[in-house]
Amino acid sequence: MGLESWLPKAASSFAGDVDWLLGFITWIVGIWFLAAEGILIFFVLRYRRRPGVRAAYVPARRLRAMAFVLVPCAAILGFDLVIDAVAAPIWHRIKETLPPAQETIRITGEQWAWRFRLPGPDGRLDTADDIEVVNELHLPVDAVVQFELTAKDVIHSFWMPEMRLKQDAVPGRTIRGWFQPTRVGHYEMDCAQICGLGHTMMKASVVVESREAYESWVREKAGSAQVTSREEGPESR
Ligand SMILES: [Cu+2]
Repeated sequence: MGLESWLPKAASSFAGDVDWLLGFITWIVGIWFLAAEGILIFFVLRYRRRPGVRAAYVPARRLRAMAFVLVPCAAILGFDLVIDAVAAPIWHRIKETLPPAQETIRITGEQWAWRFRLPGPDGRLDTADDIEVVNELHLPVDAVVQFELTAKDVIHSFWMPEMRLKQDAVPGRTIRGWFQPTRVGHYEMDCAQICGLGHTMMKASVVVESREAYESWVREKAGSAQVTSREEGPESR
């Protein structure tokens, strides 16, 4: 709705819906904001102080006078309900449904880093070849990514503006959600909840790439993990 050039690049399957909704709300609120300010300025000028004219106190006792308050109230409620009705199916699709995962990742926010656990080459989490990376995440383009989000110490918030996704990470809770990156590229993932001294430094880089490039990154990471565990030896495990 004309907002695209003001927003970060849209890079997930539901980004278009979120932007559309944002535009819809901005237009409704914007038009009424301009109308209300216009009427205010008009009244300020039209009924400005004049010599010999005293201001009158007009209590709103009659329905006709009350209408000045009640009609705008009803209009606000009406537009609110329209926005709710339009937003509900989008919210339901993004936040209340979990489409089948093609990738499942575990994300942990901590002071002050993002920790990711991904399935290794076997494609399953919680097996010996899992990958652990910090502040660096790769994802295959067009895959439905399910995440299990938690926090280690305080509340953080997982925010990827280009994916139009933000979700609080709460210690002691695992919050599941999903997104589907649709554009190859480098993106930033920030913490959107003030979480202490290092909050502004708490960001991860996310690389969305082809399936082949992603799989070779997974193999590389899994390979280096095996090397370190071999170096550590069996007694340290
Ligand atoms: Cu944080």
